[in-house]
Amino acid sequence: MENQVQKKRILSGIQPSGDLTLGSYVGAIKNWAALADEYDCYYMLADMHTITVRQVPAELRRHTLTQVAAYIASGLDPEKNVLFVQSHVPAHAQLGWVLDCYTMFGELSRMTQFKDKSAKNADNINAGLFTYPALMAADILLYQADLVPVGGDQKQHVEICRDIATRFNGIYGDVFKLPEPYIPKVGARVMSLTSPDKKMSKSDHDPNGCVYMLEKPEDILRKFKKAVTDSDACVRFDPAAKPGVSNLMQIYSVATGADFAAIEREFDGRGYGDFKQAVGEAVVELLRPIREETERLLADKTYLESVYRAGAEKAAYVANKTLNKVYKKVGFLPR
Ligand code: ATP
Ligand code: LTN
Repeated sequence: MENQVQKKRILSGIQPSGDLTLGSYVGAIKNWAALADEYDCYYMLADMHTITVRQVPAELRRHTLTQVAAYIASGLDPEKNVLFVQSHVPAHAQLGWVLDCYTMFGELSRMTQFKDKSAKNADNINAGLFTYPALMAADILLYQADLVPVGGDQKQHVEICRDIATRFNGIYGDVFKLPEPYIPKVGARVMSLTSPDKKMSKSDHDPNGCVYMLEKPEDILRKFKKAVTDSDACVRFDPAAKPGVSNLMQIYSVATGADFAAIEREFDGRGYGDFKQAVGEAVVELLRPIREETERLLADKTYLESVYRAGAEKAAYVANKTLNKVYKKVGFLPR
């Protein structure tokens, strides 16, 4: 349509580094589907980021394909959202290199994720792990994204992306749009069920701390039954004093739509046993349709291929426009 106002653009991504967790769903994917009508949305499978930690090649392929299916099953209609694999769009690597040259050693050294992951992978602190934020900045800036919907742990990476873009624009003029992080009010940081002081994470070594999006209902219920709480026997939201219970309340709130006051009333005078059972059941129902649809989609590889191929083509078209502009600005001789 002529005169149509250009929609704002969204880009986000998740590493296919393992089975998706309830944390990645609640903190990120769940919020993506609702944005499709209002925004022009690009969702990536960040496989190039994934190899900053050593992967088994066949597993990486399996996780990537499963994640494409899980994106669609979570409500991302491929007709309305561009779903693509990062390594299928070479502009990410190309802009990533350029931005490496505009990102400072000092600012990369301050990144929390780098410090966490280098502690976890002390035998493989590679250069890619260190420069990861410059590649993530390229992911975002290539699409001139206005908003980046992520969980709270990624806020620092969106901030460094803005710093890199500001530095680049300061030298060459307005090349990049400055993106804003878009972080949910409830569920921005789902904690481990066994160590509620730690973020629930795919690469967690304690499988009981982590609920997976595609996990069987009986396993989900068992994990919630075992979730760490406290000795106070009162369902009340207080993240500092009652981290385990508050984490369960956040999860329950996201799964049922009830606010904290309603949850406190619902479980007033009842024990943690009832509460944990209810949270487990709510999560089972939240995830059930996604698991069933993911399984159905995984049986149709041809369809999944057609989705990510079309996605790569659309993504590359937008990304190359930005890359060409950048190459010109920095002084590369046109081919
Ligand atoms: P890894 O363990 O490989 O680093 P991860 O599980 O920590 O992965 P991802 O699944 O790569 O994280 O994160 C994908 C998206 O989900 C990001 O936007 C991230 O902020 C969000 N996210 C991940 N874990 C959580 C969590 N526990 N709570 C809320 N949001 C989360
Ligand atoms: N760093 C993110 C994954 C990621 C991403 C992005 C998120 C890679 N590129 C661009 C938003 C935008 C993570 O580790 N969860």
